[in-house]
Amino acid sequence: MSKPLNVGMIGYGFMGRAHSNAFLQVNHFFQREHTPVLKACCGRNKEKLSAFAAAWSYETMESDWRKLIARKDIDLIDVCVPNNLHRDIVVAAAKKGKMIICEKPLAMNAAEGEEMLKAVEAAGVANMVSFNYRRVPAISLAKQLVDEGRIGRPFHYRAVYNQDYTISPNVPQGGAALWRLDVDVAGSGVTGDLLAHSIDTAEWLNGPIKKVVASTETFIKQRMHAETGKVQPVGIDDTCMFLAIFANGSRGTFESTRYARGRKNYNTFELNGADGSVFFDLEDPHILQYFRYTDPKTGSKVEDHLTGWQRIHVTNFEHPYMNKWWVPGCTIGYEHTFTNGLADFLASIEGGPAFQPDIRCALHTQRVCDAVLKSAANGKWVEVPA
Ligand code: SOE
Repeated sequence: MSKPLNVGMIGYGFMGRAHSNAFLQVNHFFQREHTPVLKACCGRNKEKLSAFAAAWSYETMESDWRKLIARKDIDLIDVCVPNNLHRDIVVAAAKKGKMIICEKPLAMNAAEGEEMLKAVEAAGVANMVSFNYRRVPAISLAKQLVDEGRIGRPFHYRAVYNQDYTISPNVPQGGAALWRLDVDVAGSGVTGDLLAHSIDTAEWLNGPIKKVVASTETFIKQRMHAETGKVQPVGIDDTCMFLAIFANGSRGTFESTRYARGRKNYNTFELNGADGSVFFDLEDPHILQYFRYTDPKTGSKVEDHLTGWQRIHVTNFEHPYMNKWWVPGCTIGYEHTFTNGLADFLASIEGGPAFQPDIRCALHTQRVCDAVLKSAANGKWVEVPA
């Protein structure tokens, strides 16, 4: 018997759309016990909110998130608003006993994240942080290969996450479209926005990061603020590079910028171990590259004339999530990563495996981000609190 799960969506931007689509699609493909119902959406701009409600068929609208959270007919609050609002909404929603989905990064900083963790754990509410790239089937397959012991002792992890949309000095900061450039709203620049994804993936595949040393730069020091109309100092990091030491002893390099001309959403990683390597590139999202040096079944080395990088087209029924979608060879896209994640979240509240990443896990990612920014400021290696 299907149980309704009444969703209260806060926000109507890019992520509001991505999550709404997942709520509507999930049961067409995954058949969970709960059926998400788009009960209410909430936002400040009446015109935009009405258009959003109409596009996704939300039943009702609220202009104040506190009112939405107080409603008895809402089971789950989905936080798709700028980072400076995450903490207050999550803490208040947890106190009202609502389940929570929160966009990444978790918060403005780890101190806020700690308050959020305390609130959700005190209330015992199910919670998820939307690091959607874990649910790209090729990235999930990389995790499977690691867990199957095919990489062996890890030595190197290399992550790059580059975009190019802020190169022009004429791009303003702030406002509905460009709040990610306003440090008071976003908390940081590429570190929280892009590298948080890379860190989440890295720690999932290769375990916790213990220590970092970083360098950041703000290339364009002043931009017009879309809300005030004034030219104001820019407080975000436009680029961030850091070295990492993982708890398992392997070494990592992380690089991110929004000034890589030609790169739109170039998110890559490579993990090199004694027995094999994996490489992924979001601009080629259906492919996982795998280099097999040792055959884990026999423990023997692959014959030299047969070694080489394999390009695995991750669309077989045997690949993560793919038996829920189309037939082998047919690809899925960006939006499906949100649906896959929501399916796992619903499974977790229906007695399935605990959902990851939750707020506890995302707090560690936030701590790595904080350590990176601290190191960039003081020029020293910084330990990440456990
Ligand atoms: C930034 O441009 C952004 O929209 C991020 O905020 C998302 O998390 C990322 O997945 C795509 O790029």
